[in-house]
Amino acid sequence: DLIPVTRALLSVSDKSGLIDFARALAERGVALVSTGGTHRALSEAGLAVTEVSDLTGYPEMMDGRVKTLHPGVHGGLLAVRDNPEHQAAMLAHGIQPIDLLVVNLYPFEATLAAGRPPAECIENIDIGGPAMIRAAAKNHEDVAVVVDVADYAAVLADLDATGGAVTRATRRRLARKAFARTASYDAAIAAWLGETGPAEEAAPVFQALGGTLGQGLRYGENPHQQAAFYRTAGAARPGVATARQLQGKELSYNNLNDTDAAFECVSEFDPGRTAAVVIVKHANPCGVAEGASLLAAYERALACDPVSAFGGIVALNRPLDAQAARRIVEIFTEVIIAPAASEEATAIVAAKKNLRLLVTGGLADPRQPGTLWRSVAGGFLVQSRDAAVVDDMPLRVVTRRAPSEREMTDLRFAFRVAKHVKSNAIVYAKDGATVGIGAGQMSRVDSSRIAAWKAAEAAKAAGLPESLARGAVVASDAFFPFADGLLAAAEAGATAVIQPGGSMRDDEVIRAADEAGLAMVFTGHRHFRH
Ligand code: 93A
Repeated sequence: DLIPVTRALLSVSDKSGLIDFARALAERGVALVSTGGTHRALSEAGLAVTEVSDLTGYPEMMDGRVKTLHPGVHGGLLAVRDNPEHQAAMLAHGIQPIDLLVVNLYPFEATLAAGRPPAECIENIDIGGPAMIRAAAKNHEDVAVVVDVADYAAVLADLDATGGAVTRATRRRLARKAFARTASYDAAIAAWLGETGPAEEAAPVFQALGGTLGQGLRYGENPHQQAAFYRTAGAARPGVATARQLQGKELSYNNLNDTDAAFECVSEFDPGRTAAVVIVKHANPCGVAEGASLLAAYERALACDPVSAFGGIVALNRPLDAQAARRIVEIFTEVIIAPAASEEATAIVAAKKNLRLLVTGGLADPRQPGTLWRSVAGGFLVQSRDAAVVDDMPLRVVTRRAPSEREMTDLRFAFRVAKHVKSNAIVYAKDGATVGIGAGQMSRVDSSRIAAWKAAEAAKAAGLPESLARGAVVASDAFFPFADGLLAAAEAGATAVIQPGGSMRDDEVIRAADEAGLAMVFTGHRHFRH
């Protein structure tokens, strides 16, 4: 498992930290080999170092285009140490093993970024460096490969901890980093050479993250924007990236984004406990409901906001059945996504040629860790998935009145939904169905008013005399900074509130709740979603 490091090949363009690192290697008995410029730097620092041309028997030539491309180098990197044939070949051809490779590449990206002329960019396309990096990374069972100055310290730490070797865990980590580096390097060159579209521009980032191009899209959020859809490596999680499309038009950028939002939300509902349906428009749920059957759940999800549901995405937590399918196709719908679909249901959907039907084979696990990223100008943001689930939160009653059992069930339901509504999110719910959703407003009190207004509108549409908010509960994705948002909910007829708590004015908000006779619980967890 531990192969002692006896010989290191160093060939670096970025020479920062080089001398100290090489000296530390030499002090630990490691023989040093290096290419022209690196050799010069090390010799000048007084270190004993062999020239790579001594290994190859050829001088560096053609302006350095050919310096390490030789079996004397690649044999030493690729030979499997416990393979007798490989050992025999090394002996026969005088090839010496290289146990540690330290390479950073010609600065192609920096040359490009500096606006240098094309010929100079071409000269900065490294060929020998990536070849060595990939050889050493392939053979990481026997060889350690360092492509980042930041890893010098870790290698030295390993050498000291093991008495002269690099551990398998480190070798594996370094190999992964090595392949990611050569992938992003080549992608940058390809993007520069090609007609650059989003697929190519995104390539360095996504290939480095282990992604592959899933499909080019006709356009992005708007027709004048180009777009592509990438799959991340190992995306085994049921969801939009792994779903099978049974029928319908090609999915668009907005379809994919909305379908993802719908499916992630419906996956919060355990299909063993209840059927559940989520209807999404513009990445926000406009109706979510549980029910004894998918049909019952769909009817109630639709009733929350029948106007917005037009042209929406419908996500189901159980296999689509004929009963639900028959009802869903009555309304113009863009996409249906479900874990599966019965033959009869599939046939019913088939009558609507354009309607997409996607099956995922299962639900996403809301608690599964994952990584989310989004672009910002000149970079991207990364964060872990919001894997917090209300069932795991220690709910704390903060008002004089505690919620009734029925209220508590609805409070959990409402907070579960609020997690999937863009901030500021206010969700009214009653008997396991949303009755008013306020999303994406810049002030919480505005979201509160919109949610209450929606609940009143839904009642009108259903011919009911009073707002659906009356006797409902309300969830807020983040704390109420002032009492006003909470009072808007009380005025609309809500009886209980769930929110994270943690405002400077919690006392004021709790007092207002008590005065209005509301029951309120704190979750201690916030569900911002922007
Ligand atoms: O021109 S190359 O693609 N041909 C090669 O055979 C080769 N071998 C190493 N460039 C090559 N390198 C690169 O030279 C390394 O990746 C490193 O960036 C650079 C180090 O050169 P020097 O030691 O002369 O400064």
